Amino acid sequence: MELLSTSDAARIIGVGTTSVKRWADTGLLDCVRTAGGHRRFTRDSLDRFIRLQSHEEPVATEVDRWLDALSSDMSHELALVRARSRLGSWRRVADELDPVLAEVGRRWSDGEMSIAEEHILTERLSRALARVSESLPLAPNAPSCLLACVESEEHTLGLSLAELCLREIGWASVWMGARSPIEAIAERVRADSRIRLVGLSATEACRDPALLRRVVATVGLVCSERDVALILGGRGPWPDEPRYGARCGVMEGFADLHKQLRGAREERSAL
Ligand code: B12
Repeated sequence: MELLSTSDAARIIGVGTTSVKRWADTGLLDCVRTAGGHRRFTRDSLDRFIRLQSHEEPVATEVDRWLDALSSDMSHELALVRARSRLGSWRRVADELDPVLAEVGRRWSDGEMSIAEEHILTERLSRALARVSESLPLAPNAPSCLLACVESEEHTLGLSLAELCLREIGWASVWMGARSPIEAIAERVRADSRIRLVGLSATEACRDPALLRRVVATVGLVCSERDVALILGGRGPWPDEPRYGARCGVMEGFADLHKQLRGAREERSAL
């Protein structure tokens, strides 16, 4: 009996190899393993799977589709732009990407994805997000937001998603990025009067609530003195009731902030 490889199976079903591996590993698609641990498929099992899919709900979720797109050489900018036209706003695209990143993290921690694969996939996304952000038009007098990850934090993707959402409502950005020291953030806010908003990010990998309290105290003070809005983003252990600044745990919360920020921006441009 002929045994087909993962890429043969992907070609026959008409999806990417990532989906085939996922379905095989979750038992949706029968497979056997070679001595070296590689997945192999029979033509019968593929035909059965295709027949079942044509009667049942499709199993290729958006998460599968994104993982396939980011694992392939297609234009990742194009994938983002298509998602934007399908979903109607960058905020919704950001929400859709959240479970994709969680799945990448799960595969990496369960050993299903190598460190190289994880880095390549997330860097592709990160670069495509930056290119799309920069291609969005801005008014010459657009207000600026300063975007920074807290000290020790290297997860910049939340910030990249925030950049795109802010750009969509007319904010230019000053990108400070990963591992930004508290004092450097505060200093920049003091020095640059165009900055009207500071967006900070800390993911669940940040295990230091005391650091985040210090960030809120120092940066919050400078922002409150200058009437600069402060958003504390990401699932990091931010203080529950920060003295200054609004929490944005997931992008959904961005909807309300969106309205407030748009209001604040319109008020300022009317002055
Ligand atoms: C990509 C990734 C990396 C990349 C980051 C590349 C990059 N340029 O960002 C690299 C390889 C560098 C990395 C490193 C590490 N990682 Co990592 N990583 C991830 C992964 C897969 C995605 C991260 C991510 O972007 N998440 C999505 C963010 C965007 O989610 P979020 O913080 O909740 O933010 C959401 C919103 O709040 C909002 N948001 C975020 N910030 C902001 C800011 C503003 C202004 C606004 C409005 C909104 C907003 O956007 C998000 C979307 O809704 C996650 C998996 C996961 N579940 O997240 C693991 C994960 C976060 N990493 C993890 C770990 C352990 C690490 C390392 C410690 C690994 C190691 N041993 O070296 C290091 C730590 C590095 C460091 N010092 O920060 C763990 C953390 C587990 C834990 N609870 O501690 C995770 C959860 C993986 C896992 N399942 O185990 N990682």
